[in-house]
Amino acid sequence: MKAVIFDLDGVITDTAEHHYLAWKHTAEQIGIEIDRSFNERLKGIDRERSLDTILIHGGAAGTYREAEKQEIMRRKNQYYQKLIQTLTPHDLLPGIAGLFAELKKENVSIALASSSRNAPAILQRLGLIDEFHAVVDPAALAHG
Ligand code: GL1
Repeated sequence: MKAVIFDLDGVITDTAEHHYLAWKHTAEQIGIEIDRSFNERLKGIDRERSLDTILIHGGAAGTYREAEKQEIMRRKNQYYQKLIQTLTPHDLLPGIAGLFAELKKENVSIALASSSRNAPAILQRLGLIDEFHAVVDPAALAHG
């Protein structure tokens, strides 16, 4: 094996939960309720598509102009960033530290392919950034 490509949220650390709490909080502010079962549909989905999925769910598709949607996403991200401020290298999901050590020992390259624009900051917080040979920037992809 030459390389392993990881997802981040809910794979390396449980930031899927923080994203859920931030989307739930933000959706409530615009009068839309989401629960954990609906949240399954948001996993792995980038910021814009997540908001569109929530607006459709709340019967609010087409209600907001682009600038308003940008503001809603800004608020979600601000809330999310507050939630992840407490992340430390202790917050790796079980088995990840051991797996990374094993891959390193076997000289297998490690890469990240996450839809999250916060991914590099999270890898920093987890103390893992130097373990990665490549981190895909979702903003640079036409068809993420
Ligand atoms: C985006 C979404 C999150 C989540 C991640 C992918 O992250 O907002 O809810 O689906 O993509 O795991 P971000 O806002 O950090 O770019």
